[in-house]
Amino acid sequence: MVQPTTLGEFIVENQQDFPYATGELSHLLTSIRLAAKVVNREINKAGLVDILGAIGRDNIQGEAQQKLDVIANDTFMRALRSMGQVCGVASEEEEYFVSFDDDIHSEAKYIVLMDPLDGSSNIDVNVSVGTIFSIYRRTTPVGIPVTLEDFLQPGDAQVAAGYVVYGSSTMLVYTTGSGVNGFTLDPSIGVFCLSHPNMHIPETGKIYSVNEGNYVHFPEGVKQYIKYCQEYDEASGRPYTSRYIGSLVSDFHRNLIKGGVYLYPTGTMAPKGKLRLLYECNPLAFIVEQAGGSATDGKRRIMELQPSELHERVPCFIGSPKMVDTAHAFLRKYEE
Ligand code: AHM
Ligand code: MG
Repeated sequence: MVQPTTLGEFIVENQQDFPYATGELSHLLTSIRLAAKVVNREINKAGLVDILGAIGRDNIQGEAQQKLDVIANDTFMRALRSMGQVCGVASEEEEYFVSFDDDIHSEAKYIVLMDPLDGSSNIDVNVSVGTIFSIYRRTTPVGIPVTLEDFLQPGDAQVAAGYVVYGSSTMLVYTTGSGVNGFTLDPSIGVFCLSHPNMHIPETGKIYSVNEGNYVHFPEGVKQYIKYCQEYDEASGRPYTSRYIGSLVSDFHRNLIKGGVYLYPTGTMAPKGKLRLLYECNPLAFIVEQAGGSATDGKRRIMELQPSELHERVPCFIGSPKMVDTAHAFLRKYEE
């Protein structure tokens, strides 16, 4: 029997690739790995026990909060707080960042931004959801409470990022800036095993992913690009296939493996787009670029954008590089 490489082994073996290889980031990734297993267990139980449905509280984005959102947020918060590497966390579920100020965090250098359970409106119908995380070194001196400034760093400063997709199997995919690797959870032994080493996104693909229900609200360039995707052209394999789960991690993961483009543009209903720069777009942008793809706001690389607030939204065009380029060409041509 071939002995698979486990995520734990992989993290330790590849520690030297990381520029500040002191083992702290490895510990941090270990706490994320453990929290992911706990959240996975809770999601799998979702249909069996009465933990579904909104708990009657809105999150700061004004959306009804699902119980599992709370569970996932608490689980990741607890796991990150329990180790001494993290001095602060910002989460989609919390209006303000949380500063960890106990003695064990006095030497902590890292901050984490996360969407603990993305796409949670899909849970009631048994559709895949995900966790997204982004890790930075703090910019303020170690030993004092973190400030907003530590969290408002451009994506290019990320030291690691990843996601967990709780799908037909559960996978954790991450990068520390030396390529992208994917691990599948073996539920029988509760271990993530290296299943997708050195992931590369195809240069181009045949899938476009966008909520076409918003079509009338989109800028003209996006409308024209969607028409282009639907047009018949045998040579370039069009029409493309439209695939949209409405669960960002799952849509992204499929396109990463098969080749494709995901768009969440601006629209009259979402003048800045819907997705959040710091804990949805930046981590996926880091992963897609490490896998050979592109991520932009329609003009600039996502990771170059200077954030100005924790829950900032940006338009997002992400996926196979040639498809993102073509979408850009349409945006430029029909610039309003
Ligand atoms: P959430 O963070 O509140 O779950 O919202 C983000 C989700 C993404 O997973 C998904 O890609 C997008 O919202 C879908 O939005 P829409 O329903 O507008 O297409
Ligand atoms: Mg989200």
